[in-house]
Amino acid sequence: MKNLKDLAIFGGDPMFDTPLHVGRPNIPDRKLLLDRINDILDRRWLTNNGPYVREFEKKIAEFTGARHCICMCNGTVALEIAIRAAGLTGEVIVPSFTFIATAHALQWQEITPVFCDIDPKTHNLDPDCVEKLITPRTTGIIGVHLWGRPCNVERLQEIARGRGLKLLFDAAHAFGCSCKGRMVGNFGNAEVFSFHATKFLNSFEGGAIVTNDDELAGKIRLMKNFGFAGLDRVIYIGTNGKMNEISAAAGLTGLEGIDEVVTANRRNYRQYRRQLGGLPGFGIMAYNEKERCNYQYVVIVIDERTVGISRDDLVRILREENVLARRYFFPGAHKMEPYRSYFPNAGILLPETERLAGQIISLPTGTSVDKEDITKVCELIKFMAANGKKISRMLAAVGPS
Ligand code: T4K
Repeated sequence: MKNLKDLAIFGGDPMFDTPLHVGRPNIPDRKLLLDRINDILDRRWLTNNGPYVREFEKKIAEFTGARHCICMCNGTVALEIAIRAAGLTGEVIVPSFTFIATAHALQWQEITPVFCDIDPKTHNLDPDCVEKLITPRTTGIIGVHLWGRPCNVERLQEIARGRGLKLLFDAAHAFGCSCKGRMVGNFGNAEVFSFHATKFLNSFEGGAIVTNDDELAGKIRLMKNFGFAGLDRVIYIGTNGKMNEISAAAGLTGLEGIDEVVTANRRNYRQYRRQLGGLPGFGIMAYNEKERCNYQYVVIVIDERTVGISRDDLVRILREENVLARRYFFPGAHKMEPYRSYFPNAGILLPETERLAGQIISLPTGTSVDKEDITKVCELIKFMAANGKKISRMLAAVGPS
Protein backbone atom coordinates (compact mmCIF):
# COMPACT_ATOMS: atom_id res chain seq x y z
CA MET A 1 0.00 0.00 0.00
CA LYS A 2 1.57 3.28 -1.08
CA ASN A 3 -1.13 5.94 -1.27
CA LEU A 4 -3.92 6.85 1.08
CA LYS A 5 -6.30 6.65 -1.89
CA ASP A 6 -5.48 2.91 -2.10
CA LEU A 7 -7.43 2.32 1.12
CA ALA A 8 -10.83 0.76 0.39
CA ILE A 9 -12.54 3.40 2.51
CA PHE A 10 -11.30 6.06 0.06
CA GLY A 11 -12.26 4.09 -3.05
CA GLY A 12 -9.43 1.52 -3.44
CA ASP A 13 -9.94 -2.24 -3.78
CA PRO A 14 -10.24 -4.13 -0.48
CA MET A 15 -7.03 -5.84 0.59
CA PHE A 16 -8.85 -9.19 0.94
CA ASP A 17 -11.38 -10.62 -1.52
CA THR A 18 -12.96 -12.79 1.17
CA PRO A 19 -13.39 -11.59 4.74
CA LEU A 20 -10.93 -12.43 7.50
CA HIS A 21 -13.00 -13.16 10.63
CA VAL A 22 -12.37 -13.02 14.35
CA GLY A 23 -13.75 -16.31 15.61
CA ARG A 24 -13.77 -18.38 12.43
CA PRO A 25 -14.42 -21.91 13.73
CA ASN A 26 -11.63 -24.46 13.96
CA ILE A 27 -12.77 -27.48 11.95
CA PRO A 28 -11.83 -30.86 13.40
CA ASP A 29 -10.74 -33.94 11.42
CA ARG A 30 -13.66 -34.38 9.02
CA LYS A 31 -13.40 -38.12 8.57
CA LEU A 32 -13.31 -38.75 12.30
CA LEU A 33 -16.25 -36.44 12.88
CA LEU A 34 -18.33 -37.90 10.05
CA ASP A 35 -17.58 -41.44 11.30
CA ARG A 36 -18.86 -40.43 14.71
CA ILE A 37 -21.97 -38.85 13.21
CA ASN A 38 -22.62 -42.11 11.37
CA ASP A 39 -22.31 -43.98 14.68
CA ILE A 40 -24.90 -41.66 16.17
CA LEU A 41 -27.32 -42.31 13.33
CA ASP A 42 -26.72 -46.07 13.50
CA ARG A 43 -27.28 -46.08 17.26
CA ARG A 44 -30.38 -43.86 17.05
CA TRP A 45 -29.29 -42.26 20.29
CA LEU A 46 -29.32 -38.54 19.58
CA THR A 47 -29.37 -36.79 22.95
CA ASN A 48 -30.18 -37.32 26.68
CA ASN A 49 -26.84 -38.29 28.19
CA GLY A 50 -25.73 -40.35 25.18
CA PRO A 51 -22.43 -42.21 24.91
CA TYR A 52 -20.55 -39.39 23.16
CA VAL A 53 -21.68 -36.86 25.77
CA ARG A 54 -20.49 -39.18 28.54
CA GLU A 55 -17.16 -39.73 26.78
CA PHE A 56 -16.71 -35.98 26.19
CA GLU A 57 -17.42 -35.29 29.87
CA LYS A 58 -14.90 -37.92 30.94
CA LYS A 59 -12.23 -36.54 28.60
CA ILE A 60 -12.75 -32.96 29.80
CA ALA A 61 -12.56 -34.06 33.43
CA GLU A 62 -9.29 -35.90 32.67
CA PHE A 63 -7.90 -33.00 30.67
CA THR A 64 -8.63 -30.38 33.33
CA GLY A 65 -8.04 -32.65 36.32
CA ALA A 66 -11.42 -31.65 37.77
CA ARG A 67 -13.58 -34.32 39.42
CA HIS A 68 -16.77 -33.56 37.47
CA CYS A 69 -17.72 -32.23 34.08
CA ILE A 70 -21.33 -31.76 33.04
CA CYS A 71 -21.80 -30.84 29.39
CA MET A 72 -24.54 -28.42 28.35
CA CYS A 73 -26.21 -27.06 25.24
CA ASN A 74 -24.28 -23.77 25.45
CA GLY A 75 -22.17 -21.68 27.80
CA THR A 76 -24.96 -19.27 28.72
CA VAL A 77 -27.32 -21.98 29.96
CA ALA A 78 -24.36 -23.57 31.75
CA LEU A 79 -23.73 -20.24 33.53
CA GLU A 80 -27.41 -19.93 34.46
CA ILE A 81 -27.44 -23.43 35.90
CA ALA A 82 -24.16 -22.97 37.77
CA ILE A 83 -25.52 -19.75 39.30
CA ARG A 84 -28.76 -21.43 40.35
CA ALA A 85 -27.16 -24.61 41.64
CA ALA A 86 -24.65 -22.60 43.70
CA GLY A 87 -27.61 -20.84 45.32
CA LEU A 88 -26.76 -17.29 44.26
CA THR A 89 -29.40 -14.65 44.96
CA GLY A 90 -29.53 -10.90 45.65
CA GLU A 91 -26.35 -9.32 44.27
CA VAL A 92 -23.42 -10.91 42.51
CA ILE A 93 -20.21 -9.09 41.62
CA VAL A 94 -19.14 -9.42 37.97
CA PRO A 95 -16.95 -7.50 35.56
CA SER A 96 -18.68 -5.27 33.03
CA PHE A 97 -15.84 -5.85 30.59
CA THR A 98 -17.09 -9.22 29.32
CA PHE A 99 -19.52 -10.71 26.84
CA ILE A 100 -23.07 -9.79 27.77
CA ALA A 101 -23.97 -13.41 28.64
CA THR A 102 -22.10 -13.15 31.98
CA ALA A 103 -24.48 -10.45 33.21
CA HIS A 104 -27.59 -11.80 31.49
CA ALA A 105 -27.18 -15.22 33.14
CA LEU A 106 -27.76 -13.42 36.47
CA GLN A 107 -30.40 -10.91 35.47
CA TRP A 108 -32.39 -13.68 33.72
CA GLN A 109 -32.96 -15.07 37.22
CA GLU A 110 -33.56 -11.63 38.75
CA ILE A 111 -30.19 -11.58 40.47
CA THR A 112 -28.53 -8.16 40.28
CA PRO A 113 -25.18 -8.08 38.52
CA VAL A 114 -23.04 -5.55 40.38
CA PHE A 115 -20.47 -4.34 37.86
CA CYS A 116 -16.92 -4.18 39.09
CA ASP A 117 -13.91 -2.51 37.51
CA ILE A 118 -10.95 -4.36 36.03
CA ASP A 119 -7.22 -4.25 36.50
CA PRO A 120 -5.97 -2.51 33.34
CA LYS A 121 -2.95 -4.83 33.18
CA THR A 122 -4.89 -8.10 33.24
CA HIS A 123 -8.30 -6.93 31.89
CA ASN A 124 -9.81 -9.10 34.67
CA LEU A 125 -11.67 -8.26 37.91
CA ASP A 126 -9.67 -6.02 40.22
CA PRO A 127 -9.88 -7.77 43.65
CA ASP A 128 -9.55 -4.44 45.52
CA CYS A 129 -12.62 -3.13 43.70
CA VAL A 130 -14.48 -6.40 44.40
CA GLU A 131 -13.98 -5.93 48.15
CA LYS A 132 -15.44 -2.43 48.04
CA LEU A 133 -18.64 -3.63 46.35
CA ILE A 134 -19.60 -6.31 48.88
CA THR A 135 -22.89 -5.53 50.68
CA PRO A 136 -25.15 -7.60 52.94
CA ARG A 137 -27.04 -8.64 49.78
CA THR A 138 -23.94 -10.02 48.03
CA THR A 139 -23.96 -13.80 47.68
CA GLY A 140 -21.22 -14.40 45.17
CA ILE A 141 -18.54 -13.31 42.73
CA ILE A 142 -18.22 -14.39 39.12
CA GLY A 143 -14.75 -13.80 37.69
CA VAL A 144 -14.21 -13.99 33.92
CA HIS A 145 -10.88 -15.33 32.62
CA LEU A 146 -10.96 -12.86 29.76
CA TRP A 147 -9.06 -13.81 26.59
CA GLY A 148 -8.12 -17.05 28.39
CA ARG A 149 -5.88 -15.18 30.85
CA PRO A 150 -6.84 -16.41 34.33
CA CYS A 151 -8.18 -14.02 36.97
CA ASN A 152 -6.29 -13.39 40.18
CA VAL A 153 -7.87 -16.58 41.53
CA GLU A 154 -5.90 -16.59 44.76
CA ARG A 155 -7.12 -13.16 45.89
CA LEU A 156 -10.67 -13.84 44.74
CA GLN A 157 -10.70 -17.15 46.62
CA GLU A 158 -9.41 -15.40 49.74
CA ILE A 159 -12.10 -12.73 49.51
CA ALA A 160 -14.88 -15.24 48.86
CA ARG A 161 -13.76 -17.47 51.74
CA GLY A 162 -13.35 -14.55 54.15
CA ARG A 163 -16.77 -13.08 53.36
CA GLY A 164 -18.71 -16.34 53.02
CA LEU A 165 -19.41 -15.84 49.32
CA LYS A 166 -19.69 -18.32 46.48
CA LEU A 167 -17.11 -17.98 43.73
CA LEU A 168 -17.75 -19.01 40.13
CA PHE A 169 -15.64 -18.43 37.04
CA ASP A 170 -16.88 -17.75 33.56
CA ALA A 171 -14.12 -19.67 31.78
CA ALA A 172 -15.74 -19.37 28.34
CA HIS A 173 -12.39 -18.24 26.87
CA ALA A 174 -10.08 -20.34 29.00
CA PHE A 175 -10.36 -23.97 28.01
CA GLY A 176 -6.83 -25.39 27.87
CA CYS A 177 -5.30 -22.61 30.01
CA SER A 178 -3.54 -22.90 33.36
CA CYS A 179 -2.97 -20.68 36.37
CA LYS A 180 0.16 -21.31 38.44
CA GLY A 181 0.45 -24.71 36.78
CA ARG A 182 -3.11 -25.78 37.60
CA MET A 183 -5.62 -26.14 34.79
CA VAL A 184 -8.58 -23.78 34.63
CA GLY A 185 -11.56 -25.84 35.76
CA ASN A 186 -10.30 -26.29 39.31
CA PHE A 187 -10.95 -22.87 40.79
CA GLY A 188 -13.81 -21.52 42.88
CA ASN A 189 -16.98 -23.56 43.44
CA ALA A 190 -17.34 -24.25 39.72
CA GLU A 191 -16.13 -22.99 36.35
CA VAL A 192 -18.04 -22.69 33.09
CA PHE A 193 -16.66 -23.31 29.60
CA SER A 194 -18.20 -22.35 26.28
CA PHE A 195 -17.77 -24.56 23.24
CA HIS A 196 -19.48 -22.14 20.86
CA ALA A 197 -18.37 -22.25 17.21
CA THR A 198 -16.09 -19.25 17.76
CA LYS A 199 -14.27 -20.72 20.74
CA PHE A 200 -10.87 -22.42 21.03
CA LEU A 201 -12.63 -25.79 21.33
CA ASN A 202 -16.03 -25.92 19.68
CA SER A 203 -18.93 -28.34 19.63
CA PHE A 204 -20.90 -26.07 17.21
CA GLU A 205 -22.92 -24.90 20.24
CA GLY A 206 -22.06 -26.18 23.68
CA GLY A 207 -20.71 -25.57 27.13
CA ALA A 208 -19.79 -27.36 30.32
CA ILE A 209 -19.62 -26.88 34.07
CA VAL A 210 -16.60 -28.34 35.82
CA THR A 211 -16.33 -28.64 39.56
CA ASN A 212 -14.59 -30.55 42.32
CA ASP A 213 -17.69 -30.37 44.53
CA ASP A 214 -19.58 -33.71 44.45
CA GLU A 215 -22.81 -32.34 45.86
CA LEU A 216 -22.89 -29.36 43.50
CA ALA A 217 -22.15 -31.64 40.54
CA GLY A 218 -25.09 -33.88 41.46
CA LYS A 219 -27.41 -30.90 41.66
CA ILE A 220 -26.20 -29.49 38.33
CA ARG A 221 -26.77 -32.87 36.62
CA LEU A 222 -30.38 -32.91 37.78
CA MET A 223 -31.01 -29.25 36.99
CA LYS A 224 -29.86 -29.56 33.38
CA ASN A 225 -32.39 -32.42 32.92
CA PHE A 226 -35.59 -30.78 34.26
CA GLY A 227 -34.76 -31.94 37.80
CA PHE A 228 -35.45 -35.62 37.04
CA ALA A 229 -33.93 -37.90 39.67
CA GLY A 230 -35.64 -41.02 38.28
CA LEU A 231 -38.10 -41.98 35.59
CA ASP A 232 -41.08 -40.21 37.14
CA ARG A 233 -39.42 -38.35 39.99
CA VAL A 234 -38.56 -34.63 39.86
CA ILE A 235 -36.79 -33.19 42.90
CA TYR A 236 -35.69 -29.69 41.79
CA ILE A 237 -36.79 -27.02 39.43
CA GLY A 238 -34.76 -27.73 36.32
CA THR A 239 -34.43 -26.79 32.71
CA ASN A 240 -33.28 -28.37 29.48
CA GLY A 241 -29.53 -27.78 29.36
CA LYS A 242 -28.57 -31.04 27.68
CA MET A 243 -25.87 -31.35 25.07
CA ASN A 244 -26.78 -33.45 22.02
CA GLU A 245 -24.69 -36.24 20.54
CA ILE A 246 -23.56 -34.40 17.40
CA SER A 247 -22.20 -31.56 19.51
CA ALA A 248 -20.40 -34.05 21.75
CA ALA A 249 -18.96 -35.81 18.68
CA ALA A 250 -17.69 -32.46 17.35
CA GLY A 251 -16.27 -31.57 20.78
CA LEU A 252 -14.53 -34.91 21.17
CA THR A 253 -13.03 -34.72 17.70
CA GLY A 254 -11.94 -31.14 18.31
CA LEU A 255 -10.38 -32.09 21.63
CA GLU A 256 -8.23 -34.69 19.86
CA GLY A 257 -6.88 -31.90 17.62
CA ILE A 258 -6.33 -29.07 20.09
CA ASP A 259 -2.53 -29.27 19.96
CA GLU A 260 -2.64 -28.21 16.31
CA VAL A 261 -5.01 -25.37 17.16
CA VAL A 262 -2.69 -24.14 19.92
CA THR A 263 0.25 -24.34 17.51
CA ALA A 264 -1.58 -22.28 14.87
CA ASN A 265 -2.84 -19.73 17.41
CA ARG A 266 0.59 -19.37 19.04
CA ARG A 267 2.29 -18.94 15.67
CA ASN A 268 -0.20 -16.21 14.71
CA TYR A 269 0.13 -14.45 18.07
CA ARG A 270 3.94 -14.45 17.84
CA GLN A 271 3.87 -13.19 14.28
CA TYR A 272 1.59 -10.30 15.25
CA ARG A 273 3.93 -9.52 18.14
CA ARG A 274 6.99 -9.60 15.91
CA GLN A 275 5.43 -7.40 13.27
CA LEU A 276 3.59 -4.91 15.48
CA GLY A 277 5.80 -4.97 18.57
CA GLY A 278 7.23 -1.55 19.34
CA LEU A 279 4.79 0.27 17.04
CA PRO A 280 4.05 3.49 18.99
CA GLY A 281 0.50 3.60 20.31
CA PHE A 282 -0.22 -0.10 19.66
CA GLY A 283 0.10 -2.39 22.70
CA ILE A 284 -0.29 -6.12 22.05
CA MET A 285 -1.92 -8.01 24.88
CA ALA A 286 0.64 -10.52 26.18
CA TYR A 287 0.11 -14.09 27.29
CA ASN A 288 2.13 -15.54 30.16
CA GLU A 289 3.93 -18.20 28.15
CA LYS A 290 5.12 -19.95 31.31
CA GLU A 291 1.53 -21.14 31.70
CA ARG A 292 -0.55 -23.22 29.31
CA CYS A 293 -2.34 -20.80 27.00
CA ASN A 294 -4.76 -21.34 24.13
CA TYR A 295 -3.75 -18.06 22.41
CA GLN A 296 -7.29 -17.82 21.03
CA TYR A 297 -7.43 -14.01 20.95
CA VAL A 298 -5.04 -11.46 19.49
CA VAL A 299 -5.93 -8.17 21.12
CA ILE A 300 -4.36 -4.76 20.62
CA VAL A 301 -4.85 -1.72 22.80
CA ILE A 302 -4.75 1.59 20.93
CA ASP A 303 -3.50 4.86 22.35
CA GLU A 304 -5.38 7.29 20.14
CA ARG A 305 -3.25 10.30 21.08
CA THR A 306 -0.08 8.60 19.92
CA VAL A 307 -1.58 6.98 16.81
CA GLY A 308 -3.46 10.10 15.72
CA ILE A 309 -6.47 8.06 14.67
CA SER A 310 -9.29 6.71 16.81
CA ARG A 311 -9.87 3.05 17.58
CA ASP A 312 -13.27 3.25 15.88
CA ASP A 313 -11.78 4.70 12.71
CA LEU A 314 -9.10 2.00 12.69
CA VAL A 315 -11.78 -0.70 12.96
CA ARG A 316 -13.83 0.99 10.25
CA ILE A 317 -10.86 1.06 7.86
CA LEU A 318 -9.91 -2.55 8.64
CA ARG A 319 -13.45 -3.73 8.00
CA GLU A 320 -13.59 -1.90 4.65
CA GLU A 321 -10.48 -3.91 3.71
CA ASN A 322 -12.38 -7.10 4.66
CA VAL A 323 -10.43 -7.51 7.88
CA LEU A 324 -13.42 -8.02 10.19
CA ALA A 325 -11.75 -6.83 13.39
CA ARG A 326 -14.01 -6.61 16.47
CA ARG A 327 -14.33 -4.19 19.38
CA TYR A 328 -14.76 -6.97 21.96
CA PHE A 329 -16.16 -6.10 24.58
CA PHE A 330 -17.30 -2.61 23.73
CA PRO A 331 -19.09 -0.71 25.25
CA GLY A 332 -19.12 -2.80 28.46
CA ALA A 333 -22.17 -4.66 29.77
CA HIS A 334 -23.18 -1.70 31.97
CA LYS A 335 -23.82 0.36 28.84
CA MET A 336 -26.14 -2.24 27.30
CA GLU A 337 -29.80 -2.82 28.12
CA PRO A 338 -31.33 -3.43 30.54
CA TYR A 339 -28.34 -2.43 32.67
CA ARG A 340 -27.84 1.07 31.25
CA SER A 341 -31.43 1.90 32.23
CA TYR A 342 -31.23 0.15 35.61
CA PHE A 343 -27.87 1.66 36.58
CA PRO A 344 -27.34 4.84 34.53
CA ASN A 345 -24.44 5.94 36.76
CA ALA A 346 -22.59 2.63 36.92
CA GLY A 347 -19.76 4.06 34.82
CA ILE A 348 -18.60 6.28 37.72
CA LEU A 349 -17.15 3.17 39.37
CA LEU A 350 -15.82 1.70 36.12
CA PRO A 351 -13.13 4.09 34.82
CA GLU A 352 -10.72 1.36 33.67
CA THR A 353 -13.50 -0.59 31.97
CA GLU A 354 -14.66 2.49 30.08
CA ARG A 355 -11.13 3.43 29.06
CA LEU A 356 -10.22 -0.06 27.82
CA ALA A 357 -13.56 -0.55 26.04
CA GLY A 358 -12.61 2.47 23.91
CA GLN A 359 -9.13 1.21 23.06
CA ILE A 360 -9.42 -2.45 22.23
CA ILE A 361 -9.34 -4.27 18.88
CA SER A 362 -9.53 -8.06 18.40
CA LEU A 363 -7.70 -9.15 15.25
CA PRO A 364 -8.33 -12.22 13.09
CA THR A 365 -6.47 -15.33 14.13
CA GLY A 366 -7.09 -19.09 14.36
CA THR A 367 -6.56 -21.96 11.96
CA SER A 368 -8.22 -20.18 9.03
CA VAL A 369 -5.68 -17.33 9.03
CA ASP A 370 -2.23 -17.85 7.51
CA LYS A 371 1.15 -16.16 7.60
CA GLU A 372 0.55 -14.06 4.47
CA ASP A 373 -2.80 -12.85 5.79
CA ILE A 374 -1.17 -11.63 9.01
CA THR A 375 1.71 -10.02 7.12
CA LYS A 376 -0.81 -8.04 5.07
CA VAL A 377 -2.94 -7.08 8.10
CA CYS A 378 0.18 -5.86 9.93
CA GLU A 379 1.35 -3.87 6.91
CA LEU A 380 -2.05 -2.24 6.74
CA ILE A 381 -1.89 -1.37 10.45
CA LYS A 382 1.60 0.04 10.09
CA PHE A 383 0.47 2.11 7.11
CA MET A 384 -2.38 3.52 9.20
CA ALA A 385 0.00 4.19 12.08
CA ALA A 386 2.37 6.09 9.80
CA ASN A 387 -0.44 8.20 8.36
CA GLY A 388 -2.79 8.48 11.35
CA LYS A 389 -3.39 12.23 11.33
CA LYS A 390 -3.79 12.47 7.54
CA ILE A 391 -6.24 9.57 7.51
CA SER A 392 -8.27 11.19 10.29
CA ARG A 393 -8.53 14.42 8.27
CA MET A 394 -9.62 12.53 5.13
CA LEU A 395 -12.15 10.52 7.11
CA ALA A 396 -13.64 13.73 8.49
CA ALA A 397 -14.31 14.72 4.86
CA VAL A 398 -15.90 11.30 4.09
CA GLY A 399 -18.24 11.63 7.09
CA PRO A 400 -19.55 9.04 9.57
CA SER A 401 -20.14 5.42 8.53
N1 T4K B 1 -19.08 -15.74 28.64
C1 T4K B 1 -18.18 -15.20 27.82
C2 T4K B 1 -17.02 -14.46 28.41
C3 T4K B 1 -18.30 -15.34 26.42
O1 T4K B 1 -17.40 -14.77 25.59
C4 T4K B 1 -19.39 -16.07 25.91
C5 T4K B 1 -19.58 -16.20 24.49
C6 T4K B 1 -20.32 -16.65 26.82
C7 T4K B 1 -20.10 -16.45 28.19
C8 T4K B 1 -21.51 -17.42 26.39
O2 T4K B 1 -21.19 -18.66 25.79
P1 T4K B 1 -22.20 -19.28 24.67
O3 T4K B 1 -23.57 -19.25 25.23
O4 T4K B 1 -22.05 -18.46 23.41
O5 T4K B 1 -21.66 -20.68 24.52
C9 T4K B 1 -19.66 -14.46 19.71
C10 T4K B 1 -20.23 -15.78 20.18
O6 T4K B 1 -21.55 -15.96 19.72
C11 T4K B 1 -20.18 -15.97 21.65
O7 T4K B 1 -20.25 -17.37 21.88
C12 T4K B 1 -18.89 -15.47 22.25
N2 T4K B 1 -18.89 -15.50 23.69
C13 T4K B 1 -18.62 -14.05 21.82
C14 T4K B 1 -17.30 -13.55 22.34
O8 T4K B 1 -18.56 -14.01 20.41
P2 T4K B 1 -20.75 -12.56 18.34
O9 T4K B 1 -22.12 -11.98 18.35
O10 T4K B 1 -19.61 -11.64 18.33
O11 T4K B 1 -20.63 -13.68 17.19
P3 T4K B 1 -20.70 -13.52 15.64
O12 T4K B 1 -21.92 -14.23 15.16
O13 T4K B 1 -20.51 -12.10 15.23
O14 T4K B 1 -19.44 -14.39 15.16
C15 T4K B 1 -18.12 -13.93 15.32
C16 T4K B 1 -17.35 -14.09 13.98
O15 T4K B 1 -17.19 -15.46 13.71
C17 T4K B 1 -18.03 -13.44 12.79
O16 T4K B 1 -17.08 -12.70 12.07
C18 T4K B 1 -18.51 -14.62 11.95
C19 T4K B 1 -17.63 -15.77 12.38
N3 T4K B 1 -18.34 -17.05 12.41
C20 T4K B 1 -19.28 -17.25 13.39
C21 T4K B 1 -19.97 -18.44 13.45
C22 T4K B 1 -21.01 -18.65 14.51
C23 T4K B 1 -18.07 -18.02 11.46
O17 T4K B 1 -17.22 -17.80 10.57
N4 T4K B 1 -18.73 -19.22 11.53
C24 T4K B 1 -19.67 -19.48 12.49
O18 T4K B 1 -20.23 -20.57 12.54
O19 T4K B 1 -20.65 -13.49 19.63
